[in-house]
Amino acid sequence: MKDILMLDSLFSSEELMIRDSVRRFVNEVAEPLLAPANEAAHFPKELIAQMASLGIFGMRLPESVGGSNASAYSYGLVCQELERGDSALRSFSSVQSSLCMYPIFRFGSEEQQQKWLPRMAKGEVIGCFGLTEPDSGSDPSSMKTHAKRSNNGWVLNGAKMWITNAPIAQLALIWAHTSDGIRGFLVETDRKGIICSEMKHKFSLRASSTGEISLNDCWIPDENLLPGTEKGLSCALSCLNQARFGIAWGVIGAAESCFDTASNYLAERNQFAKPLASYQLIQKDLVDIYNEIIKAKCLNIQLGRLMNTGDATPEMISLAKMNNCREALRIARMARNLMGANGISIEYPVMRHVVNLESVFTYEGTDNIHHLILGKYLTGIDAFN
Ligand code: TGC
Ligand code: FAD
Repeated sequence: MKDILMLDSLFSSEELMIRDSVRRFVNEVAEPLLAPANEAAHFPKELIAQMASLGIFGMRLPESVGGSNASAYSYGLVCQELERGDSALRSFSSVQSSLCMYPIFRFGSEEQQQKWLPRMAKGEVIGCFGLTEPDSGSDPSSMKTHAKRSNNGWVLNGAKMWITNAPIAQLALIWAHTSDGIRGFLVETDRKGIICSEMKHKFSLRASSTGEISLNDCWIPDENLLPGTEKGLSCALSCLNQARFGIAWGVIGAAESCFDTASNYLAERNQFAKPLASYQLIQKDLVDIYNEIIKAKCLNIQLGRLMNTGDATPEMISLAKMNNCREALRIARMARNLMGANGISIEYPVMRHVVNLESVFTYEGTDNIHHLILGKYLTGIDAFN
């Protein structure tokens, strides 16, 4: 896509190099596997080792725990390139890096960090993040899962639902009520009392592994409590800031993929004896899509600058997640329309992006929830309580 505002000039050569190496990996290695994985509804696990060797997992963390101290821009650009391929790739990486490695780094003991993070960076251990439950989605404070002290440890009971990576994870970060409030627990998935089962029959994010987690008297030792989570729910929600930032960048990769696919198609497809790209109504749609992608990129870049300086707030991140998911979904639907019947063909990635983006619009805070977070910011009135 043409860089009309020369936005690439705002990135360092290292950031552009990271972006380009992930783009190459997605184009050359991942792309051929994505449509078949989507059709077969399985996550292409064979990509994990190569993603790890690109240094993607935990890249924002320090080198002492397997990361590379990468900038927020680098992280955003990686998410953008992964989701240009498929939201499932970005989802896998978001959960591993932002929702599992980041909380262990931020809230874990030195022992927990050394035990898990270097292996997670190498892709040897896969993590998942269990917050949502069958009766607790937008309002996670209503969760029923609880942990009770027992025998130098904790006994966990409850159920988590819609958990990305759960069926392929070795480690589950489970948020549960205790007598002192909500806390985060590290639960190895081969323990007695935990079952992670695949949620089948999804129309969206089919190349992502999504699971239910059931916890029945699952005992874990004291050392599996994340000691820094004593502030309760706000600890879980602060992890979402990292992941939502990645989503704001990621969905623009999916939107760019739709734009590129539709523009190429329209240049080659003739109707009424002329290329579709020559018609005024078609050009208007293309420009509308392009315009929204450029605006979303500007939003991401300013937000990334504030992430880099430590000045980003949850409300800013909500603004970007809300705007970019909405626009990416609208763009994907427009691109689908511009390609007529071929827009729904598996030969092109556009319909896959449409249905994936339906999930991305909903997870990590729905569009309504981000509107209400911003509504509270603007009016000072909390619509939730
Ligand atoms: P509320 O009273 O507003 O907040 C409770 C405490 O948390 C603090 N807080 C945050 N802190 C850091 N970052 C944030 N983003 C925060 N949001 C809130 C808040 O300041 C407060 O702290 P304190 O010290 O006063 O106690 O809580 P509430 O119960 O009224 O709910 C607020 C609401 C609705 C905004 C929040 O609960 C919410 O964001 N709901 C959406 C749930 C959600 O996003 N779930 C995501 C699950 S994970 C997922 O979807 C992964 S998809 C992965 C993939 O495949 O990519
Ligand atoms: P609900 O909260 O029941 O909301 C239903 C509708 O009501 C939505 O439109 C919502 O916007 C609206 N609504 C809710 N409350 C209000 C209100 N106060 N005012 C106005 N409207 C409101 N969760 C995890 O913990 N870990 C994961 O890894 C994970 N991965 C996921 C992967 C996929 C593919 C999907 C689809 C979801 C995943 N989720 C995960 C769950 C996701 O975070 C939740 O679906 C999301 O938070 C919304 O919760 P819900 O589906 O229960 O919808």
